[in-house]
Amino acid sequence: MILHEKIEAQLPDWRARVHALAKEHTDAVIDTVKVGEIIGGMRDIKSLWTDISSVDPGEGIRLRGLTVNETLKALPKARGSKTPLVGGLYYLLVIGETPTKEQALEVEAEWAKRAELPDHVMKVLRAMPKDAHPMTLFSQAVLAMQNESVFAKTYHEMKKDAYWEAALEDSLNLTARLPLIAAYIYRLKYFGETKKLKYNPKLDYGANFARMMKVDDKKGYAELARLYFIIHSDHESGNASAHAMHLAGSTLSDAYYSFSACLNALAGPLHGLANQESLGWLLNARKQFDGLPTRDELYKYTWDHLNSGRVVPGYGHGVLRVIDPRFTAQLEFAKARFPDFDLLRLAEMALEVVPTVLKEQGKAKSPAPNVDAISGTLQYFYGVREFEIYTVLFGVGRALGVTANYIWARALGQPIERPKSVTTAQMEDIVKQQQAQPA
Ligand code: HAX
Repeated sequence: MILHEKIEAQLPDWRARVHALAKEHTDAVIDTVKVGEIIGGMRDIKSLWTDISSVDPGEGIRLRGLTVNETLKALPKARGSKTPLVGGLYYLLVIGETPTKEQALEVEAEWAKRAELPDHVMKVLRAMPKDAHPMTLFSQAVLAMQNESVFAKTYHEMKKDAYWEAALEDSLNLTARLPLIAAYIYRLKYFGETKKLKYNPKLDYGANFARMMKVDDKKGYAELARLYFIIHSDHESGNASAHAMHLAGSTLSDAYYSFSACLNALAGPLHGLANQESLGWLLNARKQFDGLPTRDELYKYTWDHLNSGRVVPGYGHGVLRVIDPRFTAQLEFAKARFPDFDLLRLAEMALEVVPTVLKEQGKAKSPAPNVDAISGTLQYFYGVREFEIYTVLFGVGRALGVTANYIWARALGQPIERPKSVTTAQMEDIVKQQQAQPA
């Protein structure tokens, strides 16, 4: 299988590089940790290691060295489509090279072979309370498949060097099933449909998802699904969902346990849930003003929202200090297809107004929009209006990045994570000692 062969070929060189760093340069100083960084949620501390992607505060994400635009341009496209094959993105993330169309299609074919939802998973979903959030259903469905983990089943027979092969198997099985799970949750929760969904091997990942979601414009929605899964895939390792996956995986929990942890972190309103929150915020503005507000009305609406002690969802970021290129990619997609859609015009107005207000308030380090400020608007346009499902779609995309990281973390023998904590008194003592030293 193509991904297996490619990783196997690359591994000796990677292992030699890691060995040299660990043994020959173990005392090299990369950074020093400050009290503010500890209290501020480990912000900016360079202590995670990944080669899958990196985020520059002034530029945004690079996936294996490619910006969002370069990625969208470089990857092979689905037939008759302007958006790339998701299989090509997975190849890029896992292997680190831009695939040919044939290679991208090989990954797509691998997924098609594995895309079958076990009956018990659907049973678990049907048994859940009617008011369970779709993210709860998603995480449950992933956990319900853990019994099939190749990693867990073969753990006692494997040497450490072979962990990555079981990790790859689990990652392919898991990612292959996610469009089925997401679409099943959507059709079950909002339409009461219980029938098993079937993956069509003649269609790509995005097109399959569009077909199973049963939206009206399947071609248009397939374009969006590909874009959506690709841009949500990875954002280096420190974001909460990726870090949760990495942390759980570092204990040698398998991909199912680890991805469920990832989803549970993604479900928070400061992270992935911001996409449903953001659309809710726009819809509420439209409702309050009985249509599109004026610029001044939106300005006041934003201030009222802030004054009520809440954050404006979709704006600000832990690392980025510019407009998120994933926001721009979605804005361009929407403007090219439905420029007159009223919610899009509202999202564009928010792009002018919200950063002004956040700057006036002076708290947020970045007043710019992030990926979540517009993704719901695009889903809404295609008729997916039950906005609690949006974070589930984010999770399908995020799986591509976090499993690529998970495979390589096992391949390079990344150890169990165990940062050291300090007490408040210890920090105070250190500060006192430093203050007592002559300048
Ligand atoms: N609205 C209001 N206040 C905001 C804000 C926003 N959009 N963004 C930041 N702030 C506030 C913070 O709450 C913080 O206030 P306090 O000092 O009172 O605690 C202050 O500005 C400084 O925060 P920061 O350093 O700029 O931002 P953080 O790194 O602490 O937090 C967040 C980053 C993304 C969590 C933050 O910007 C936020 O809450 N944004 C809105 C929610 C959101 O869009 N989340 C999704 C982010 C992208 C992502 O992960 N997608 O999945």
